Amino acid sequence: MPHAQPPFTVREAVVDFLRRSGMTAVFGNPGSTELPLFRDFPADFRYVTALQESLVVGMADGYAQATGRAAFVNLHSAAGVGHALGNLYTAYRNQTPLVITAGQQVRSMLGMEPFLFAEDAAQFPKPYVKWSVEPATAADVPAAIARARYIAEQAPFGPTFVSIPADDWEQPADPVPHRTVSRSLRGDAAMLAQLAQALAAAEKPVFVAGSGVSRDGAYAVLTRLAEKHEAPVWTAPRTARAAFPESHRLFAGFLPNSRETVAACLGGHDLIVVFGAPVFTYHMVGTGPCIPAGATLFQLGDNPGQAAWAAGGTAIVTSLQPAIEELLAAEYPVVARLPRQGRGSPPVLESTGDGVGVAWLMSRLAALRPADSLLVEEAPSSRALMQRHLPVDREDGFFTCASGGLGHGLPAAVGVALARPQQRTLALMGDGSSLYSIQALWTAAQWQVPLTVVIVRNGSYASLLEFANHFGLPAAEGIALPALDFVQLATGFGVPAQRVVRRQDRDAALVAAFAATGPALVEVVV
Ligand SMILES: Cc1ncc(C[n+]2csc(CCOP(=O)(O)OP(=O)(O)O)c2C)c(N)n1
Repeated sequence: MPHAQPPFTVREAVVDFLRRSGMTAVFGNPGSTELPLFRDFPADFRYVTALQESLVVGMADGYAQATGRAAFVNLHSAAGVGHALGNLYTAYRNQTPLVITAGQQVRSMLGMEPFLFAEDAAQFPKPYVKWSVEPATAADVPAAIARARYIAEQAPFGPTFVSIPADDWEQPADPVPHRTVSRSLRGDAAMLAQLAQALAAAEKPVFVAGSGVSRDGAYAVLTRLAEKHEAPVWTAPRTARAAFPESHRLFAGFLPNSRETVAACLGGHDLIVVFGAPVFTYHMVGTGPCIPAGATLFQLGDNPGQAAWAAGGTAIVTSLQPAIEELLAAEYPVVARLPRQGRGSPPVLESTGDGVGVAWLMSRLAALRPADSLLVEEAPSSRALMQRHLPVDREDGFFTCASGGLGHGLPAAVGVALARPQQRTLALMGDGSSLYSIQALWTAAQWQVPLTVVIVRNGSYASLLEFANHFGLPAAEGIALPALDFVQLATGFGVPAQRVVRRQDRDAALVAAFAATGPALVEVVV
């Protein structure tokens, strides 16, 4: 691709910077305020259209997480940014690096509130962006996009926002200079030495691992550290990425989500070390201590905010990989500990009756999916059975949203599949959850991504019934989802689909959906 020569236009300077940054995928949904970006759209770039801005951000989020680099997003001005806010909130909670740009009306019109005007454009996405700007002049746009990228990729990763008036793209601008900006943090050496000593001396240490582990590429080193100290490892509450190999004998399970239940799981340990997770993310209200009596707490992670509000103990702000390497290298004499027995393999399920149960579906998915496949999940009431029967043993093997905001999973799965064309992505979706972003199937079909979508068709927002019970309600309004046909929906978007009702039909449908080259969907009635 021939590079433009100075003097550059804003567009040429931005394209040049994005190319040098490896950000040649543009996730967007275009409008009149964005069209000038597309003049001479470079042949080495790809524009990935999603059919609503919330999906644009969800797709870019999956793509950025699977590549480990910031993804570039272009939204339509005020209304498009509005649509995107739900998944922007999720990207912020996921700590996903995104450079989000949005169109704005031309500068000379802004004083008269023109059609498509974005008022206080840089305010609109706050507080769920790390940095937000509408540059003062057109010539400032390329440098602002560069700054947005470097901030997005500094720990803690997260989204940034640049509002760009439509006439800026044709204006002259300087190219962005070449720079190298560090992405990782080195924790305080004295505090790490203190932790290394505490680890060596503890009678019964326990680890809690969160999404930061795989985000930092620390999965393998954390496994070695757990083995060195014979420490059981729990996954932190509401963890959104793979944190520890779930078939490993030291894997203790998934922490629940209230004070009392978390403290009960960690009880009896004298040292608790949390890696790459807040202390703690609760969903249910609770009382009593967050940390069991008699335990010392350390937290390691790259998010200074989370360090500041942790429930107690010592917080070390650091990237995990170098910190864990340092702990592994420490040579304090380690107290002898008995080797821990694992939780055992998932139980073998009896094949009785004609219908398909969720547990059985999960165990068949575990058996039939390609070993290197990536799992994206948004199926709330199926999650516990997925965790029991569909273990994840790869660092890049699991993605869900850290926010609890539905509508992220299906577009994120398309983004993961776009980033990983050599592997198959499995999107495990609740029927209700899938409908927040169902038109992601169209993008999957257009790009023929290797994606298998399994819809758990239980006909309701089943998890809300569980919550209704929690609040002492006998029932809940608005949770039934009758009269939906996912086979017709999928085929309407260009994705081949099958419905499975009986056990004996299920394996064949799943095998076919995993063997497809492009996307395929199976609606499993449970
Ligand atoms: C954006 C958003 N809206 C509403 C909710 C509330 N909510 C939580 S779980 C759930 C039901 C999801 O239904 P489904 O995907 O069918 O899964 P199931 O509960 O049946 O397992 C809803 C609506 C939410 N989490 N996010």
